[in-house]
Amino acid sequence: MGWIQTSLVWWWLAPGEDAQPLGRPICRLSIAGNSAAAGPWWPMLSSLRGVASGAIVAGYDLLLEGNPKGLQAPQVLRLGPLPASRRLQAWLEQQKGPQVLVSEGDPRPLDPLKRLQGQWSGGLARWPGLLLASDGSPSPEALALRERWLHSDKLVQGFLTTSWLRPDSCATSDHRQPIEEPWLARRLGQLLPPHLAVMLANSSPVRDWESFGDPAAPGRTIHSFRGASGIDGTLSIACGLAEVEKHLVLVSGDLALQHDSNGWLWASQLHGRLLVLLIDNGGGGIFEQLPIRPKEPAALDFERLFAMPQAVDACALAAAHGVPSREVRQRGELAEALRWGLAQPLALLRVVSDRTADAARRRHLRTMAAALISPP
Ligand SMILES: Cc1ncc(C[n+]2csc(CCOP(=O)(O)OP(=O)(O)O)c2C)c(N)n1
Ligand SMILES: [Mg+2]
Repeated sequence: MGWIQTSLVWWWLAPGEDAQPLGRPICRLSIAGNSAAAGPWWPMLSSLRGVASGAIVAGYDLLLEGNPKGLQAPQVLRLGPLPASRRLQAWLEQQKGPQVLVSEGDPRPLDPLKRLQGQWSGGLARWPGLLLASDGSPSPEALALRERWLHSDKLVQGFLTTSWLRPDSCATSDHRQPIEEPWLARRLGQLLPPHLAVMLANSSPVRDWESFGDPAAPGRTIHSFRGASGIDGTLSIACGLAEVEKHLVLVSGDLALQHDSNGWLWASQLHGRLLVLLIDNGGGGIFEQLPIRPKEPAALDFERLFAMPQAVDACALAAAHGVPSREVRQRGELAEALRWGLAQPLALLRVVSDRTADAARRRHLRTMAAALISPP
């Protein structure tokens, strides 16, 4: 996603064969400095990793935590469907200027926010706007806006790398620390071999990857999905993707995996290799991240109604399908366990974490990030 701002060149999206709605101009955006020489001068909010571009803002979900002033965009160009970030969605809803969405051949309406002036499904390369040449240059306001976003992201990524997550630390104390889900999201991206495809299940795995994934981690294909309701069909979809990708890592929560543990029945027909990395945090950790846990325990049985921890032994369940498994409880065990798991045709790594502590850690990181970019 990027946005573009100046008043040097104006045009509107002419209705073409793929333009929606047909028959009338759908929006006007102002663009300049779009030539190769000018380079990508507008900030791009993106969950892509491993992209060598100084213009990508990877930490948008953390940056938008406190809804900081100074990051408002006069215009927004959206590329493809929305990411998972609720903060990004709330921010997009607040932006006052025009928003246009360009998709790569996907004609479905891709804006649940209903905030678009128009959608073009003919792809970015064919988007009429980008085909027009412009010899204008970006306005000082546009450059300042880009600088504010990039500077804020640099602060936040620097904090994650050096002050807390310390991915390369070999210190014994760090090695023995329990696994926390934000740490896992960042570390996994770094440890998994480049180009190895990953599928991220609902709900926390896909959100943590988006929020805490290392922008400098190697590039790879990431799959995610909504299913019919969210967590259904997770393992079966991963098996299908493993068949296509040849080798895949599924990162799944415990409830999502159990919901579709029958998926391992595909094992007898599967040619692709599938490593399941199960984050076993004892139930639905996503609900710990919503403001619904009552202060008074008697008011609502949060554990029974929302978290729903299950007593099923995931390793025994895997073994029943002929899938070998290992457990990971400390940070220092992860790299070796991954080496083992990736060498198997099918395997389960049960990574144990504490959903309540992990929710507190996420809150802490978000608070720190907000304080960094909008000091009190
Ligand atoms: C089929 C279906 N049933 C229920 C839900 C509601 N739901 C959303 S997330 C979630 C919990 C998922 O738990 P887990 O897989 O352990 O992941 P975590 O929240 O711990 O990351 C539930 C029950 C859903 N999205 N889809
Ligand atoms: Mg869970």
